[in-house]
Amino acid sequence: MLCKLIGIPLQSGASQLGCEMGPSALRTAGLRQALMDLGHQVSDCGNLAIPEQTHRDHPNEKIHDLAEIVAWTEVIAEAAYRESRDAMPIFLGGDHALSAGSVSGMARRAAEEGRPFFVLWLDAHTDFHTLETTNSGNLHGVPVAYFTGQPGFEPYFPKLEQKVDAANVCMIGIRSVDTAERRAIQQTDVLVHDMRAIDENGVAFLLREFLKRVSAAHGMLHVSLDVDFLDPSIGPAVGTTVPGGATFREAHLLMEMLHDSELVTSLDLVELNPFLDERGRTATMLVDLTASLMGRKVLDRPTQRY
Ligand code: DIR
Ligand code: MN
Ligand code: MN
Ligand code: MN
Repeated sequence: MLCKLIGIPLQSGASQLGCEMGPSALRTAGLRQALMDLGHQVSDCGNLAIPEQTHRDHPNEKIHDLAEIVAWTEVIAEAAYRESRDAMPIFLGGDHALSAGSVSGMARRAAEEGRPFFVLWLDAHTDFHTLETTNSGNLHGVPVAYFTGQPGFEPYFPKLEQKVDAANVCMIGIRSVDTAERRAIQQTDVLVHDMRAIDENGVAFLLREFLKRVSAAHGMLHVSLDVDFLDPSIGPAVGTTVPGGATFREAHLLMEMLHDSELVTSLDLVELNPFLDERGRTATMLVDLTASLMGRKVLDRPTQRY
């Protein structure tokens, strides 16, 4: 497989500075070599950039850096579409606002290939605020509402060429949802598995049910991995830690199953804030999780089809 690393030093969607160093930390932690060791070809496209932006207002005065995020969304969506023609893009964040672009660009790619498009959202948060409801003003809290076509993003954000069907979005790891997000997401068909669902069923069951649907539809699958999906004890380098997250083995099991499924066509690694890391521990964790998703395993076992 040809993997394309796309660095996205975007940090203005979060409240704390530092995510702009994420792509560098992931490179330093050896992402390229880990993928090459698994027999993949790797092309590092370097970092994307946006031109200097002027201020852009929205009636919700809490929103900050709207113009920057909009510019990033355009640039990232274009790169996602372009680089996914013959390869698997891996988006190195950068905060989670980048998924407004990576997911919408991949949705356009899937539409062009005539395949249904699915998203697996691994996060403590649903990121389902609209521009009207965000009360932090941090636009990393809005990408899922944007790419599923919730109202109010136009005329501010780029018009979606291809909405993602809410019923094709599956979230796992959720444990922090604001009131407005809860109300809004409950009116959609997004499948939200909170931590209690993991406790009661186990991650393997939840993911297997979803992968069966993706496989039956011959779909393309985008995985969006927010560091705060992980328990803070194994992923401390994120601005929005929430206790009670996925364990080391739960996270790796998901990645190993995703590899076996052969369904994943793109990946976001987001919210890594190296300024908060402990000697690169969280960056290394993300590299190891990516390696599991790309085929690293302890023992060979028969390929599990879904
Ligand atoms: C909170 C936190 N719901 C907000 N969101 C995210 O600011 O809207 N944290 N995405 O990672
Ligand atoms: Mn997130
Ligand atoms: Mn989060
Ligand atoms: Mn939120």
